Amino acid sequence: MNLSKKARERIAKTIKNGAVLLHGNKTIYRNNDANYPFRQFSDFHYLTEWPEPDAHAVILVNDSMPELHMFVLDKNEEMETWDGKRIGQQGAVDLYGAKNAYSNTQYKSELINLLKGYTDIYCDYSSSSFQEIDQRVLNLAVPYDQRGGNFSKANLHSLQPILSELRLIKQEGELELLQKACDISIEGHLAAMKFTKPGAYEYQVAAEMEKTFYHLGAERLGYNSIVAGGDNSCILHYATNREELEDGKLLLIDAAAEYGMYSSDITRTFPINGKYTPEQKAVYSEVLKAQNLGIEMVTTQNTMQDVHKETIASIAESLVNLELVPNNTEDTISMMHYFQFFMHGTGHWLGLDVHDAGSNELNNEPRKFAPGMVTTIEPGIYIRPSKPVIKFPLLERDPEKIKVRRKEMGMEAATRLEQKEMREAKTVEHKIPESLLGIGVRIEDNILCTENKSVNLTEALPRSIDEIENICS
Ligand SMILES: [Mn+2]
Repeated sequence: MNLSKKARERIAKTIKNGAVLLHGNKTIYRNNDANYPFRQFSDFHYLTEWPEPDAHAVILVNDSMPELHMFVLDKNEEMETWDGKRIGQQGAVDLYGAKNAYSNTQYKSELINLLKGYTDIYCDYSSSSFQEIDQRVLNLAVPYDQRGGNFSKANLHSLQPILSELRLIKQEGELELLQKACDISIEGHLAAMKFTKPGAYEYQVAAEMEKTFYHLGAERLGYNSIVAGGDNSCILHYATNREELEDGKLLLIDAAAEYGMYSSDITRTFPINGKYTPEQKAVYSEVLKAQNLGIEMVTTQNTMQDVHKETIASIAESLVNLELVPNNTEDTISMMHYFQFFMHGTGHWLGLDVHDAGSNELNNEPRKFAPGMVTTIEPGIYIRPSKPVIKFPLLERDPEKIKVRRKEMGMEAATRLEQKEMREAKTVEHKIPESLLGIGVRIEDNILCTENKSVNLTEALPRSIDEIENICS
């Protein structure tokens, strides 16, 4: 339980003096006597590694030294016969480094004692337990005066910004787990590529891939697998996976395993019959070019915003080459025409959560990548079959200006104005080359920023057309 011990030491250094209140996840009911598989909250895991439901934790910090107090399910032979073994209070002390452990039924009463003398309290305002329990207890534990009861003089701090900053920079042990999640995910994608053939169903490909994840030790999926054949590749979060795979079409798979609570996030787009058509090749090559550019840019010189901007520039040029847009590259960018084909960000943080904690701004400014940050790089081009003709507004839409205006006018008024401008703008109708309709390509890898270069943690899964055709055929 070394990782969480170190994490507590780091948060204690930030806080110096105070108390951290944390609530674990609960068992979630699915239907008649069946529950959803339990997964601990990522923040709770980060600071405790406690794997059971219905737990609370209090970290008391004195002069930058942390002291963990755990509130956990009681050992109970009867319940353990039905629901599985419990670690219990002794285990929390012996194995998880708690100074003291209590029954979770004692949380409310013990919290009053534990918090005496602490005025700076760090908590998660969004937690229902915070609202139901902590807020009331604070009135008694840190009363405004001797009358107690209704007021507290505690200074409440939001825990999330502090935890997000810590979680953003991955430590050595975390990177080992993340690499393992990546390695397992790579094997699953390879299994899917080898299995895929015309006539198979999306769920059968998913089953082959996920079997490999679990076989290699994944505890669960990082997120619901997207196995999107043909036109479905143009649906960003397609997850029904029920359709038959057609000869001559592409299969887009966005899926990954979770290992040791860390999740990978990989996308590959490959030909169902093993050979890309010339049109598919053309689109794929353009996305790959943009992705390579993005991967290279994950260094301490750049921000996520820089990467996104360069990716857009590259994709815009590609859209012009593919005759998907009416104007030149410059207009395609400034009028945001690219947004019809590339409508998501270039990347997001990766870690305990597939969309991991951490802001890509620091003091309201775009922040540079730092060693230990892990991001996905995942450009795409989606040519929706439902849009054979697109009306492009001829209107400058500088995202920076839009952002400033939204701040000045407020979101609602600014959006109304944007919509009005869009309605009133001149448009140009553009016919999409028919042979490209229904082609959706995304390529996604997991990139670690280090001192001097970007490192692709999922490099072992081929991306080049030749290599992929080799595996698929
Ligand atoms: Mn992703």
